[in-house]
Amino acid sequence: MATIKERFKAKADDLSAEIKEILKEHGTRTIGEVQLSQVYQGMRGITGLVTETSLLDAQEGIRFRGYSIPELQEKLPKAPGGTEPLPEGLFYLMLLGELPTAGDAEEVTNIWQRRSHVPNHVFDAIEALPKSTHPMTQFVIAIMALQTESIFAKKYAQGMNKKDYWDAVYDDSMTLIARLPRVAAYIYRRKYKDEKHIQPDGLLDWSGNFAHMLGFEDESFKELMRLYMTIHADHEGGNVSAHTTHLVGSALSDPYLSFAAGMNGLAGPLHGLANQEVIKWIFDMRDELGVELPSKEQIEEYVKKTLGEGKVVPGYGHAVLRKTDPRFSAQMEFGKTHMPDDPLVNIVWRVYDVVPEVLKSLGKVKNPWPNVDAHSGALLVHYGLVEYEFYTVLFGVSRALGVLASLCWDRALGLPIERPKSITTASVKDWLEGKGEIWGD
Ligand code: HAX
Repeated sequence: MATIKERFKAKADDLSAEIKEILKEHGTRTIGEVQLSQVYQGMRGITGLVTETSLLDAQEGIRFRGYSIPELQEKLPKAPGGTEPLPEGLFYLMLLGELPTAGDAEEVTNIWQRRSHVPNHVFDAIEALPKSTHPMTQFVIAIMALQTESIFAKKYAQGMNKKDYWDAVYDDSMTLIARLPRVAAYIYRRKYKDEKHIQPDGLLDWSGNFAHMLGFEDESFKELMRLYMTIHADHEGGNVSAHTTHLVGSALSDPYLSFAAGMNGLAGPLHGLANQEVIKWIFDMRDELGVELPSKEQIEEYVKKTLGEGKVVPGYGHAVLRKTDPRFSAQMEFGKTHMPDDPLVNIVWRVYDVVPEVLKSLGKVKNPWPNVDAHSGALLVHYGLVEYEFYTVLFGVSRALGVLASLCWDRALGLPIERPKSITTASVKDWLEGKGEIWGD
């Protein structure tokens, strides 16, 4: 039976041939117009990228290779006795475009187990930083330290044929994903648990082992990690972490360099860092009000105060989505099943009752509904993972699955260096006055 790598190569060859045909026949068709406002406002709504692993619909939310989150919860293989999907299965689905069997998911688990050994110099690099360093900074530096292991970089230096890029990117991606939980857990235990590190358990699945190394043995926490690692993995190609990884990879920077770049983007408060900001915002609200479960009226006042201070309400809004994020809903379901009476989780639900109407009343927020980050922290706090500065690292470990599966596709399809055209306002003014075209080379 063919290995996962061989199966991926066969799929990639088929799709490459298909794309060649599509472009031969339809390459000159236009798929949209670009307005000047879009050029100035974050390229919102401009279709300009291909990402095979997932697709985001403004109303429906994310679909991974056509499957919604509830469908994945039903169809992907589970850990023994578990009900949440194994992210190994999601990775297989994103990479190969077909649902894995339990055996396929197990094969991914085994590959990642075999490759999970982290070289000592990576821990030394982390140790060189002050403990006060933000966990995301430690995480990015550790990924950069892992780069010494890049097969792509070594082979490129030796003079690799471009036909073989995909092969080295695949190997680097699998090794990097395999090592991330150990690195992340090391950062967590170093910073928050008196450097009492926990050795990996070679018999556990990727997320179960991650939970174990973080120091959480509760089976329902392991289930949360499986769900968490699945739902944060991918959100099509235009978000900052995915787009950055893809962009940097397009210069043939190896997967370590590309992923580290993506993680620097995830560390921004309008993107992945929003998950720490949400819980910090709730803690601050509770402290200021001096109550454990604020009323809806109190929450509304606090939201208005936040807006009045010129800040965003973290966890709300989205550049593409226009309804409640199904990743929020999946976590809400988890909360209802596992901790319906948890006070912090109940605050999250109360905030959900209040915030959308307040944001709507501003008249400028395009999406007043919660995103993935509005819920995740409260579930983690329930199990005792209260150190919220670490939350974006969890997001980052998961995000590796989507952006690295995509990077394999980028190189297998031979996508070129990315280089959109930029313009100056002076050239826009000339164009508006009819003094020549600014578009084009
Ligand atoms: N609170 C207050 N104001 C908000 C807001 C929020 N949650 N969401 C949007 N707005 C404001 C914008 O700041 C903007 O104001 P100005 O015109 O004064 O600059 C206006 O509403 C229009 O913005 P938009 O078009 O609705 O939103 P954008 O596409 O520009 O931005 C963001 C999308 C996600 C960045 C935005 O909604 C936001 O800042 N949300 C809070 C931070 C957050 O939760 N980020 C995580 C997003 C999901 C994610 O990537 N997770 O990792």
